[in-house]
Amino acid sequence: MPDLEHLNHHFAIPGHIDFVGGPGGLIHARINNTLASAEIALQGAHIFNWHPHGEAPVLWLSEAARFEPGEAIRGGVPICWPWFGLHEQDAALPPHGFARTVMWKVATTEALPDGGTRIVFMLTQEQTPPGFWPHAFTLSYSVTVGSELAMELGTHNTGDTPFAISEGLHTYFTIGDIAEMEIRGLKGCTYVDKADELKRKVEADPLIITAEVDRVYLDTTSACRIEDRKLNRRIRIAKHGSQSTVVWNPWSEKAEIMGDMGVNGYRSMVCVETVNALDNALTVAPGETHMLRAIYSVEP
Ligand code: TA6
Repeated sequence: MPDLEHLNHHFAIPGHIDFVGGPGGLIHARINNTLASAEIALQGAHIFNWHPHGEAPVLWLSEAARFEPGEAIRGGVPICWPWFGLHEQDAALPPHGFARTVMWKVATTEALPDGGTRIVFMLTQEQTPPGFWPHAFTLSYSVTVGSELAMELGTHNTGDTPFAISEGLHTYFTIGDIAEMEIRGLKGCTYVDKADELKRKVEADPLIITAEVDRVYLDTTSACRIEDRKLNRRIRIAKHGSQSTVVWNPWSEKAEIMGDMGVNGYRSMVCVETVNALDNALTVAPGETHMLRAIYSVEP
């Protein structure tokens, strides 16, 4: 477990970022600059709060989220890597890969000219649990916190053979109420409906949620918008290097079974995820780097 004193000595920046122990003993970066505040657990490099000043929190965090070593935090931005969903060959391996439950290292922190703050995390094969992933890689994750939240996940193949990955930023967004929101930007897209026997369908748009929704939209590079009539705001989700978008809400029954969604938590969240999965899984050649980017902003 990294040492708080060492982290603050090397990476704290007054007026921007420091490191503290948090719930469950998990160390996290605490960012508070003139534009926004945020919190990022070193476990999973997991952003679990982003709060532009003057706005309601944008990322949803379950009131029952477990902050425990090795447990995925329910909310914020879980990093799904090097597979999205269940492992294709071995369903006993953790869903959504291991990146979100292992300890990442802090590489750099930076105060930006516009008042924002950037922190870069790294994950290498040395920190990977044995038996999960045989390939030589470096994963970098750059997070820029300001009036927008920008994330950049870089997969670098440091080995001499190509490897295939699927991946995603599995982001939970706060909404006023599920009955008073719609999602735009997916019109005409084909999706795999994981809540209906993996049938392939075409989205009518706008997407309104009145029951469990678990959809992998394929071959789409479009930005999406969550139109929130209750909070009277729009959340824009732009992306680069991503061919799939996932929309997920477990609804009441699944949420109950999951046990860490809180009381009626499903009504105040929706996941709009920046992904490469299924037909859009990708291969990284030796020496190559693949970048997955997402940028969130709030519009009145
Ligand atoms: O992205 C949607 C999904 O793949 C759902 O099928 C559901 O499993 C969700 O992710 C949550 O997965 P988790 O492993 O975080 O409980």
